[in-house]
Amino acid sequence: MLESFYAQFSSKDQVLVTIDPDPDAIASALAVRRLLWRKVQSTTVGMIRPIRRLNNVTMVRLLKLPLTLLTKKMDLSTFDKFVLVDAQPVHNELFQKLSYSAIIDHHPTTHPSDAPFMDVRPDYGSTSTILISYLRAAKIKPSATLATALLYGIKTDTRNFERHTLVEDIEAFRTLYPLANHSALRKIEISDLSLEDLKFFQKAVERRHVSRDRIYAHLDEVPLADILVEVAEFFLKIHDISWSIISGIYDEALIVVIRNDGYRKDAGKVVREAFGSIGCAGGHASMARAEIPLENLSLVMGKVNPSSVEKFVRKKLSPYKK
Ligand SMILES: [Mn+2]
Repeated sequence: MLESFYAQFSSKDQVLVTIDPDPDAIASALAVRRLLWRKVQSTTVGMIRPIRRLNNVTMVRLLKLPLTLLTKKMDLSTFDKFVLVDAQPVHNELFQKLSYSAIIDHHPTTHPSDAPFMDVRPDYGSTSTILISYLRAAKIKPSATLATALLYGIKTDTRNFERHTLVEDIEAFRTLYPLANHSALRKIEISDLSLEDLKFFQKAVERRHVSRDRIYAHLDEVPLADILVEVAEFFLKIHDISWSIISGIYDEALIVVIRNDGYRKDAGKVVREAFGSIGCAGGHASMARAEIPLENLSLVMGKVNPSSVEKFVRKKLSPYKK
């Protein structure tokens, strides 16, 4: 595999590795860059969009990762060779325009591409895992920076090994673990808040209502529904709270986010019974969510205002019912 990958490149090549920048793609691109070090003239890692997720922003900042944002104005004809990792050409318009020398990916492919070098392993939990086998074959020991990036790539794509994981993913994890910078990794993993988010935590703490092992807070208008998830997960840290129920108004709808300890409980079922008839509601045993358009809400509640919504959510999800 490694030899036929290397056979695609010559020492004069200026290589561009294109990515849709999630942690697995970023780490895989950096591994390719490391593999091609001193084998080609230069390797640039180009992102097709800016990074928004705060964990990933932290990853790039803390590890000082050399990434370039590709803009429409950029002249890509200055590059001789293109490599695609953690995606298929069909996934993006720009990807479709480029003629790739190599594609390394773990997404199942419906439109197989005709790149001279293809390594697609749909059963793998992450592309980072595939790249580890290349580094191993090339006898390259990843630097702390690369090891940390790859470890985070594997952890996010397998959701800490909760989904599609192969023994190869666990082996890759074991290889990287002693090499990674664990304080940096921890900071990356916990960095999902902005300073502005704190005011919603403050509001949630002030507005909290506790009933037996359930905690509720209604946050009125929120700029993004994600903040409801952050607050719900935060409140679940309270040791004797089993249900965290956080609501807010976003995009003309009431959003209710539920987290519980997942022990003999079913948040998905509870939220479907409570809100399924007036909105879209669903989830798993330990996490669930409902979205109820405000117009539906006014049909069942009459007057819609912050305190009536707050009481409505609490009544619908009360532990004292039935
Ligand atoms: Mn991936």
